[in-house]
Amino acid sequence: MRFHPVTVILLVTFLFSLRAAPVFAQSNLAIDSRPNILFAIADDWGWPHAGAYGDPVIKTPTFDRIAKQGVLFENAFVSSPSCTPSRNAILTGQHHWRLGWGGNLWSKLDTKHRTFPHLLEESGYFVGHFRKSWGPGKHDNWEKHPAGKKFKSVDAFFEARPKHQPFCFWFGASDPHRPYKKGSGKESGMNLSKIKLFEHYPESEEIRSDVADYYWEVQRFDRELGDVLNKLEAMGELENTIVVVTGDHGMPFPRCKANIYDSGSRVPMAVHWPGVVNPGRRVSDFVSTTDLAPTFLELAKVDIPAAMTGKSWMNILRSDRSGRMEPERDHVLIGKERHVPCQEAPDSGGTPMRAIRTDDFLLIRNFKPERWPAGTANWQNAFINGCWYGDVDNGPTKTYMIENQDKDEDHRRKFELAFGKRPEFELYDLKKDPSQLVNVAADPRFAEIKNQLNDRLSRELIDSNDPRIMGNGDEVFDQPEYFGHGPRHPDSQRRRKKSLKPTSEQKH
Ligand SMILES: [Ca+2]
Repeated sequence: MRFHPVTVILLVTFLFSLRAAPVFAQSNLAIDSRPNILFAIADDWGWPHAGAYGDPVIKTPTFDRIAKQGVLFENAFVSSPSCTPSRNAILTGQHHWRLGWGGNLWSKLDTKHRTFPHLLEESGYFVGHFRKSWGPGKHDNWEKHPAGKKFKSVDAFFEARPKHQPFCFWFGASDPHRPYKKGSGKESGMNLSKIKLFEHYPESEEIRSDVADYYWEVQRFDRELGDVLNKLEAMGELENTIVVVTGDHGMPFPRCKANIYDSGSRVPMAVHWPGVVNPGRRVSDFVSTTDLAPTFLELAKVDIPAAMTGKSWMNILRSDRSGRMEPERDHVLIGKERHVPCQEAPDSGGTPMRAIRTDDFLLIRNFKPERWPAGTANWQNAFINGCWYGDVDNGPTKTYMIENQDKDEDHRRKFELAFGKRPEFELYDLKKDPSQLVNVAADPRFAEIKNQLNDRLSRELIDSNDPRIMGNGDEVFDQPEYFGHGPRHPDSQRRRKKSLKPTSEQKH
């Protein structure tokens, strides 16, 4: 039997196409189509200071748009309300108490801990960060920066990124960390009388104006994030990018930052991921920023290290429902070790605390009730000489509350809430007291719930190998070196400036 030459050519072409098909498929696989990650984190931006949470004054159109087109988390908490441990917990996917010295401010992180940017880079992601990411502290023990290579601008990162390689970009900021331009909020047109002050502040124009200045910096962060999103859209990358926006802890004001009340440890959180996250959802699951690393690794198809205590959100993100997605996410743990070493010398420790937060209660255990949670007032004898209520950043609200503490009963009570000592246990009944002002831990009517919550907190801390509850917390957290400074008393600053060159207060 003989074939026509055309038939032979067609047959050969057909057979070749059969062979070629898998080759073609393989070359398609070589293009890495895993989603990009944009992680945007503001510095000292706390809940509920965004339009999406109902704040009547602050304008955060970018955050609100992300929430509207994606998912808004109503119960997002950091591991610890202090820059370095909060960021270490995000990077490693572990609670700060598992990170040794890295559980403290201005410290070092041991290189045995793996960070999600490094794991993503090893799996083929192009990784980098801009502005504040890890720290503050010293990372000279790391060959590569713990948050990936530093870029001098957003453009520099995207220019360096090879096409067709998925990226993970950490968009950091120093906003809204202090200092602020005094009066900037009011000058920009904010109506100070409409600001919803936390209830732990006395009524004061000075405080309202200070909060407006903080809002002004949050708004700058929000605008800059909007520019990054516009850039991604213009590049055609937005559709395949998961965008996560949050803050590292609450605002730098008394009883906020460096406190494990909601005002210090609850943060804004919104996630945008077109085609995966159904728009307009509000999730009430309790989530921790330690969950971010396992979430990023799972979506990038990278194995999650067993050391990570955070839990991936992929099921929450893929759901089309609002409300409580996963029943076991009915609580979160929070803690604090050393922020600024600001007790009286020679005590180099911090004010260790751990807490469990549920829908109805916040239980806090203060492991050293003899210490000052906001730092000592006795600045001449502070561990860092001149350090004045060192766990509270200097600013107009701090000065006002200290100077006016004896003005009336209300000022006195609120000064005590922010700067006074606290008993071993604090329990807040959130249905009656959402602002967490009335400690009911000693009330016999709450004895049963207090014991239940304390048992649960202790069990989970033991399970996660927390040195503070295992008995060696002093050695792990109170002894190590501190690389930063602290907020100084105004008289101490004046004295320093006479004898030394003026120093700019370090960010912490
Ligand atoms: Ca911070």
